[in-house]
Amino acid sequence: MINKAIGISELASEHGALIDNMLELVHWFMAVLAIGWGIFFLYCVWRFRRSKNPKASYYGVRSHASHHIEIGVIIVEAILLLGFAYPLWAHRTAQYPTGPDVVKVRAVGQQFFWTMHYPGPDGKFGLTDPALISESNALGINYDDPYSKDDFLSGELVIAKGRDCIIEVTSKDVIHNLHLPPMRIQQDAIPGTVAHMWFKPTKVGTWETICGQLCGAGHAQMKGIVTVKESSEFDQWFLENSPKPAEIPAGLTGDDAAAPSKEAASL
Ligand SMILES: [Cu+2]
Repeated sequence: MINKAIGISELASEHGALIDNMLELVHWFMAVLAIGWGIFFLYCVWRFRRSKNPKASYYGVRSHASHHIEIGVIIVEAILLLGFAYPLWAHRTAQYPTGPDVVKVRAVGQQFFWTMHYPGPDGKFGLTDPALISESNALGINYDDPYSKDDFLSGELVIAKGRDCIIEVTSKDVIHNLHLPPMRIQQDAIPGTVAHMWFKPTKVGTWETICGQLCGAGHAQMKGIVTVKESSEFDQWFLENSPKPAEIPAGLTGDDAAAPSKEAASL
């Protein structure tokens, strides 16, 4: 109810309901705190008004109650963090979906747009190397790697309804953040590292993505599009966009393609 009142966006992922429940709870809790502290503030303004207290007290509070309350708060917060938050996070990050239906995407941020890298029908990303980045090879894909031959790029994030999606998030320049509000998920894109996010879309539709880190003068324009298609329509889109054998760069057939070079690190 309070989520709706403050304009939360439409929900379109499986785990998102849990996030919304937590947000609802936290918002109510914060509302109670805000009203409680507001009342306490007004009480203090009245209780310590000048006309009733012409002389300041230089001793202040002399009981230790507030110390004990502070220590209690620290203990409760430590239990919440170490006992609940960390184990829950460890559980979620230890359990990546697997199987042929999983949609895998690499999302590469740069000032001020995203490029989506799809692994093609083989389901494996080709190696990338920042040294190979050029005007014709925006992500520095190593086309000597056999796995890269069917890879393709998209300016839009396209995923499938009802199928787990794993996104490898990284950046070419500064720190960005791929934020998908209807999926209730976001992940920092940090140059030199690859971070994973996974979720299952539950609704067909098109929404905007947001860059969730202030990344430069064009940050506000760093909008993207996420489209969730029905599974069969996604498969069709995926095949239409995958390079046909004839479009694969000359000289790179299965036999004479070079083995992945050791220097070609993942971006
Ligand atoms: Cu950005």
